[in-house]
Amino acid sequence: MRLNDTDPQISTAIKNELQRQQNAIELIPSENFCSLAVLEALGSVLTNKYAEGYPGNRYYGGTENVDTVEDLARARAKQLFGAEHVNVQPLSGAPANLAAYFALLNPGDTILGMDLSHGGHLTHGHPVTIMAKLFNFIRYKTDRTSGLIDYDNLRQMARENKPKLILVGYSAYSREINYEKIKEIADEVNAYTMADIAHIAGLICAGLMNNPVPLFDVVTTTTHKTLRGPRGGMIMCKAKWAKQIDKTVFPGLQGGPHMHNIAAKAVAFKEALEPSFKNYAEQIMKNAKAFEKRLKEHEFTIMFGATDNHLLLIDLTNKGLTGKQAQITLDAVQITCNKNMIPDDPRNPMDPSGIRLGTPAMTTRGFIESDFELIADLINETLSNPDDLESRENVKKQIMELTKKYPLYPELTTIQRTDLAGRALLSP
Ligand code: DSN
Repeated sequence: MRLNDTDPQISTAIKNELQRQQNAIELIPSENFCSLAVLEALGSVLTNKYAEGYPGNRYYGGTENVDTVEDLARARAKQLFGAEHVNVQPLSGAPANLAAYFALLNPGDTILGMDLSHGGHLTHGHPVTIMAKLFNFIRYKTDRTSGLIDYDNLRQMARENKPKLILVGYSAYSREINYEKIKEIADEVNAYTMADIAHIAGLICAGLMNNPVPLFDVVTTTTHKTLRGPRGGMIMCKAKWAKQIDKTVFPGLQGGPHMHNIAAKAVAFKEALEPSFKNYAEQIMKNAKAFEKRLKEHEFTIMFGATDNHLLLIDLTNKGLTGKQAQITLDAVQITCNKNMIPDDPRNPMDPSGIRLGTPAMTTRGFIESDFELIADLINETLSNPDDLESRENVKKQIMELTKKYPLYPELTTIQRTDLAGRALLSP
């Protein structure tokens, strides 16, 4: 029995989501479209297997195949980033970060991380998180004039507060990071170093952005953003932290590893080791620069001055729109983005002053610079005339042409037209 027969409601929701992804311009910088090979591993029988422990040292029998899978995932990740040790079991970015904190620190210790509104992340110490109840977070910011991380202020905060850990790596900051300088500051105050490279992992392993892995104590990432794998997390560290990291992930924080997910990570790492992945990563960055240039021509305010990676944080104040209004208006023409706080945003997180845009997903579909220039024009047209239905229809038409030009998962549409017995599932 196929899903369509046993559970038509879920089956229909999945088909509708496939169509939504196929028909929209996906600009959320943390999203991507993984390969069919990654999807195949995710949907495999490995989901049935329990395997607490690590390869060669498990609490369950019958683990010979999942050992092969996890060994391959670890070896490929080490090769990709030049890591001394890798743990591929974290279920996602938040548990990876929690495990890293507990491996290095004791509850109550001080962590110096970036303020969320300046591009940091919830798990880097925002007061609403459990992490903030367990550790003493203090937060550095970017410089309002240069838009860059204020390294002098960071050094001063480190000297004054003597953190045990200095944390870098961001979810809305669009500039390069000087890991050497952070390490220098950390050494001065005897702090450990941690980078959360979730957003830019794919750009780092392609050799296009600075790599903190050889320098820092611990580096965490997710595997589904620029790295284009399945949803999931991973921790890389110096060999001296290997035991501590592994013990903290399991049995410290998690139970059985999700082996189907680890297999999908291994598949994505193999893809990222191919020379073609470097071309992909280069195009992500070229597209972001072309997008930035055209958005600036339309007088959009780019926070942090520019982009050096895959994303742009835009302050919409001069456009007379809030982030929420812009997100809803763009949704109506099938352009998907997310509302986002800007540094020291006077508004609130559910209706902030900005939006965040990124290029990884549409670059996977084949978009080049001229396509992103057109998208910038269409965003400008839509947000300049939010109530003009004729303009909206005109934009939607152009979006439809673009999404047709760069098809997404055409094989899935074909597969889903018939079930295994050849019966029609979708009307052609
Ligand atoms: N939620 C992710 C993002 O959108 O950046 C980070 O975890």
